[in-house]
Amino acid sequence: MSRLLVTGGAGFIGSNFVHHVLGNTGHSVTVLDKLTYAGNLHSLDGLDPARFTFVQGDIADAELVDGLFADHDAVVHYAAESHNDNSLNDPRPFLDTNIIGTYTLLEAARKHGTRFHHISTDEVYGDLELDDPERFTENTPYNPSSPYSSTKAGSDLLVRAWVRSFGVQATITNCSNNYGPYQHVEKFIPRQITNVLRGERPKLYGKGENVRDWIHADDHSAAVLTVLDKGVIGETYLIGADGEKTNKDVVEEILEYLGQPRDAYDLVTDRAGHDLRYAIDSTKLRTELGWAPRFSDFSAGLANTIDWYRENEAWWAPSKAGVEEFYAAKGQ
Ligand code: NAD
Ligand code: TDX
Repeated sequence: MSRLLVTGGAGFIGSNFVHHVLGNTGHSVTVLDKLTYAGNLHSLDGLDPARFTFVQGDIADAELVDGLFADHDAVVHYAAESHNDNSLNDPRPFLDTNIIGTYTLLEAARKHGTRFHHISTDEVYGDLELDDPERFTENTPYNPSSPYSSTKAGSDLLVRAWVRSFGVQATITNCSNNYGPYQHVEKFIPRQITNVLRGERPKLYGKGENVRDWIHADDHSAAVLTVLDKGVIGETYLIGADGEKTNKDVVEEILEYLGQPRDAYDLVTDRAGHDLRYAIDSTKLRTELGWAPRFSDFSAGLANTIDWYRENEAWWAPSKAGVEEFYAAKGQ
């Protein structure tokens, strides 16, 4: 049994991981989260107070971080500014949190000798052509496109340097696009579901031809726990569930499930520098550590996610109007 510190645990994927750990292991968890616009304490409702503690604070606050590292056996680092569209609007918070925040945590890991797991994204590898037979592997060169993905790439490189130069006991995972309950309505799938639930039309960037490789957040959490338990220090593992879909296919499925015509969407202004396609080859994680995804049926996972948004309007409604105002100002 370990004491885990989870940064960004009030966000979409971090909160999923906290529920996963408390439900499937004997570990206790402390969440360190700044509660930015993306954090929501209701995503952590119902956890056992004997095994769960919440601390509000910034990962770039060295004094706070130092005290927390002293009291924990391992750290799983999810906290980030995570949305590409926001990074095109105002990159600064991405540098502060993703770069300086990660640096602050690494310095604490170095001082205390703490096991450190860094959560990252497949976007560090840039994008692929639609017909490229190759997928991303651990050996693909870094080639990030956006302010968001470049700061995530920078944070990965900091972790690698702290392993090599200072012997920090770290692992890294780079995962593909996550979906599931509790995802902020700024992101693609929740935005389109909640648009349809509100009687608005889904908004596809460009022609809707871009491809994302979808994985259920529960599968991501199980993979992270596997790497935390069995991963080799200094190694990187890619996480993916063979879930490639065009954005148009996803929107059509949402519309159909909610009883609307499959073509009842709008094509809107494309994202600047929009990555065309991501695709993950997760052979290393599967063969070396024995992980496999459980949600192999995307349509079933999407249907459950749509049901969750239908039943949990109180969770997402407070953010919806502000998000749509932001997009409307950009013609999206
Ligand atoms: P999210 O935006 O939903 O949550 C981020 C959380 O971090 C929020 O609770 C926020 O309050 C917190 N946070 C932000 N800045 C902070 C700071 N300075 N100090 C402390 N807390 C802070 O993000 P998410 O989608 O859950 O992503 C979590 C992690 O997973 C990120 O590192 C992201 O890069 C990575 N990732 C996401 C995806 C995806 O599809 N969403 C895929 C691969 C990797
Ligand atoms: O309204 C929209 N219409 C649209 O067509 C929005 C919000 C998005 N899109 C497109 C852009 C992308 O091709 O949908 C796709 C997915 O968009 P996002 O949900 O913004 O995700 P993406 O940019 O792919 O990044 C996500 O996956 C990797 C996460 O936000 C990142 O944190 C993660 O690293």
